[in-house]
Amino acid sequence: MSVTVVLGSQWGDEGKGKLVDVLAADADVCARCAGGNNAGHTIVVPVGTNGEKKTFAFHLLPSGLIGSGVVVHVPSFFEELEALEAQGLDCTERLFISDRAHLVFDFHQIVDGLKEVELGRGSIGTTKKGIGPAYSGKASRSGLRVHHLFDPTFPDKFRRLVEGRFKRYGHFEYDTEGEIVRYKALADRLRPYVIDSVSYIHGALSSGKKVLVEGANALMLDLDFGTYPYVTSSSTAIGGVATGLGIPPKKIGKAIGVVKAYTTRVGGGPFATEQLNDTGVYLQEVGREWGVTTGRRRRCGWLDLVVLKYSNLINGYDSLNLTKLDILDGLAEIKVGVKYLVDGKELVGFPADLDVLGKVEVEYVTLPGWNTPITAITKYEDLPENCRKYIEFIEAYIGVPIEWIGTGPGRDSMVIKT
Ligand code: 2SA
Ligand code: GDP
Ligand code: MG
Repeated sequence: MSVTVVLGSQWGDEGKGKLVDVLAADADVCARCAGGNNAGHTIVVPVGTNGEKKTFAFHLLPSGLIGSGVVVHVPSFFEELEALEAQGLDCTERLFISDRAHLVFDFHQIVDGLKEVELGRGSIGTTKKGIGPAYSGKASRSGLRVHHLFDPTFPDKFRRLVEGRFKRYGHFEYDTEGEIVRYKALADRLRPYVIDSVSYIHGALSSGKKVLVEGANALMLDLDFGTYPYVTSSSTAIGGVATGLGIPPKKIGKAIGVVKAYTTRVGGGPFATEQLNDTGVYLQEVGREWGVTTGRRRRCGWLDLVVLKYSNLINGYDSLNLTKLDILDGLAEIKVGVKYLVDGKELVGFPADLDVLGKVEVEYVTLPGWNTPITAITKYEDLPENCRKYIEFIEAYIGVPIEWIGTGPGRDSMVIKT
C-alpha cells in the first residue's frame, strides 16, 4: 500500500520532522493533513564532506502538499518560503495548497491571545497562531477557505467575519480594509500553489506514487482523544489523515509512531510523569527542549508507557521511531511510567476526566543507564547492553517493534533495528 503516515505519539516535538526527512527520500508526495503554523520541526542536514551541518526550521512547510485539514496563515506561508529560499531551498513547483484548506487571519491570532487572557490561570498555553479560532470558525461554518480568496465576494465575507469577532470580543485594533487590500495581492501570489488536492492525491495514488503523510502535533494534543481542553483544535490522530486529505483509511499502508525516549509537553495541562526536579532540568538542558515556533521551554519528565499504550490503541502503529535516546546517555538510572493508580487501584485505559488524572499516582520501573555516548553508533548490536534493554522493554510493553532509533539530531544519527 502506498500511503505511509508518521504520527506524534506523545505531546509533540518527538522528532517527526527528522523521520519525515529520512523517509522523504523514498516518497513521491509529502503531505500534511492537520494543524497550522503552530507546529515546528527542526531538521539538521549535513552539507559538504567536512562534517558541516545546516539547520532548517519548518512550521507550516515542508510538505509537498498542504491538505484540506490544515489551516493556513498566508503571510506566514510566504515568510517561511522566503526564509527557506534564503537558505538555498527552492520549493517552486513542488509545493501545493488545497483549495479547501481554511484560512487563518491576523484577527484569529489576536482573538487567540484574547481568549487566553479570558481563561486566566486556566489558559491553554497556545502558540497564539490563531489555530483554535480558525478551527472554531470552520466548525461553526463561518470560516473562509483558500478558494474564497479568488471570489469577488471575499471582501464582504471578510468584513462580516471581523464584525462578528468585534461583537464577541469588543472592538480591538484591526485594519479590516487594509487587510482586504493586502489579501488581494497575497491571493495573486498564492494562485500558482492552489490545487484541487483530492484530484491531485488520488491521481498520484492511482499512478502508483508513494505518499508520505506528516502528522503535526501529536495524539495527546488531539481534539477528541488528547487531554481536553489542553489540546490543539485539530485531529492529530490517525483519523485526521482521512479527514484532512480525503484519503480512505484502507489506503493507509503503514502508520509509524514517533516516540521520544522521555516525555515533553509545551503549555498547560496534565502531565503525570513530569519531573519538577533535577531530572526535569537535565532533560530540558541536555535535550535542548525549547519550542521551534515560540521558543518556549518544554516541560520534561520520564517516558510514560500508559500514554504510549493509549496512543497505540488509537493510532495502531505498525512500528515506532524511538528518538533522542542519546539524551539519556548521562543518566545512571532511567525510570519508565508503567501504571496509573488512583486510591491504590490501577486505572484501565487513559482517563478523560482531568480531575481523575490529577489524582493519579504513577508506578515506575527503574532501568539501569548505560553511561556511554551512543551518537556515533550505527548498528543495533553495537548499542550498549542496557540501552538495548531499555529499547526492548518499551517494545515488549507496547507490543510494537521499534524500527528506528534516533541517536542524535543529524539525519545520519538513526540506527535501524531489523
Ligand atoms: P495551539 O496553538 O492552539 O495549537 O495550542 C494548543 C496546545 O497545543 C500545544 N502545541 C504544541 N505543543 C508542542 N509543540 C508545538 N509546536 C511548536 C514546536 C511549539 C512551540 O514544535 O516546538 O514552538 O512553542 C505545539 N503547537 C501547539 C500548545 O502548547 C498548547 O498546549
Ligand atoms: P517534531 O515537531 O516532532 O518534528 O520535533 P521538533 O523538531 O519540534 O523537535 C525535536 C528536536 O529534537 C529537534 O530539535 C530535532 O533536531 C531534535 N532531534 C530529533 N531526533 C533527535 C535524536 O535522536 N537525538 C537528538 N539529540 N535530537 C534529536
Ligand atoms: Mg515540533
